[in-house]
Amino acid sequence: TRTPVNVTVTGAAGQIGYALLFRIASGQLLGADVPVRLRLLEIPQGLKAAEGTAMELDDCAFPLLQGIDITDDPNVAFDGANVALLVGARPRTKGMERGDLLEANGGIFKPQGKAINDRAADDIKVLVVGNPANTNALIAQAAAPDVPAERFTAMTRLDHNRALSQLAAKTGAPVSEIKRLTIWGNHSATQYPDVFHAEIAGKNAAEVIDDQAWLADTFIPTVAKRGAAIIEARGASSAASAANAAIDHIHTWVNGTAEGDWTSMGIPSDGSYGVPEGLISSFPVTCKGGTYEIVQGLDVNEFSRSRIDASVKELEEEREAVRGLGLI
Ligand code: NAX
Repeated sequence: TRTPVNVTVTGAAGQIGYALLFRIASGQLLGADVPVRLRLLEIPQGLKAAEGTAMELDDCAFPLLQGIDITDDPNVAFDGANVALLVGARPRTKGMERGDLLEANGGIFKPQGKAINDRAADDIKVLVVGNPANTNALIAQAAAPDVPAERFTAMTRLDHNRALSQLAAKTGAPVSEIKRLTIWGNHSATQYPDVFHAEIAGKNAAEVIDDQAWLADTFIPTVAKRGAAIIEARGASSAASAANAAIDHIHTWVNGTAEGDWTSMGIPSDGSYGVPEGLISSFPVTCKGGTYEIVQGLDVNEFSRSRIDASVKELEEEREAVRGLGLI
């Protein structure tokens, strides 16, 4: 029998945690033949609710689930972790400035990064979901100098999936026929969903759509502001779709992208496409054998360039701000 994979989930008692844990335990994160051990990290006030979720996980009698540990100590939660999903974060509350938000999250992601550095398994893969995801990932990574930088990633897969769905609705093509879509930049309202290299049923997506005004005025803002539209409709932020995207992100990273396709991941830049080195920015990537590579050689037209630059500028400002706060 295989050794179980240790999967650590922070913010386990939150709404994304609730939508995520059952899917991990059922085998959808890593595969139907991979046993998992869950480590749930919560703050003290969240421990009781996490215990309740663990009782329900027990009650599912998942054959792959080899155990659940619940703790409020990052050193325990990340001990031997192979996969870490950093979901718990400090949300922006009324009257909070960006600096306050970054500082509050620094207080979470810096110690978690250090615990990952000191305790995680050598093959650790980290996905940051908690917002501001890209910059939280940067903070955690900076606190983990012994872990290869590329193991720290931020989630833009929800944006990617939202864009696929919008294109399918617009063109009538099934999502399975849409390939090579890219989310560039920050997981924020400045993100840029790029269809210029995308294919719909084998044809160039921008040519199939043939409507630059729809791209600029409908598609891009709909994708970028989808989170706010969900809150407006549901009275709560995206949870099941965010959990689904986290599953997709790790599943693709571990098991690979399909031949001829790619995905979007927030990853440390190597300077490709003019994105300053070290920023955690979303790129088109292919995955194989548990590693990823940025898709190289794409032409970036003027329309795309200005939008990528605007999102990257926001990431640089966030990096400057957390530098100023001594968080990286
Ligand atoms: P909830 O408020 O329901 O849950 C967050 C949980 O994290 C709470 O149970 C809280 O006790 C816990 N927590 C707080 N600090 C912690 C710490 N230091 N260690 C461990 N646990 C801690 O939020 P939820 O709706 O689950 O969203 C979680 C995060 O995902 C938020 O930051 C949210 O903004 C972010 N999102 C990111 C998305 C993305 O695409 N990257 C999309 C969905 C979501 O908005």
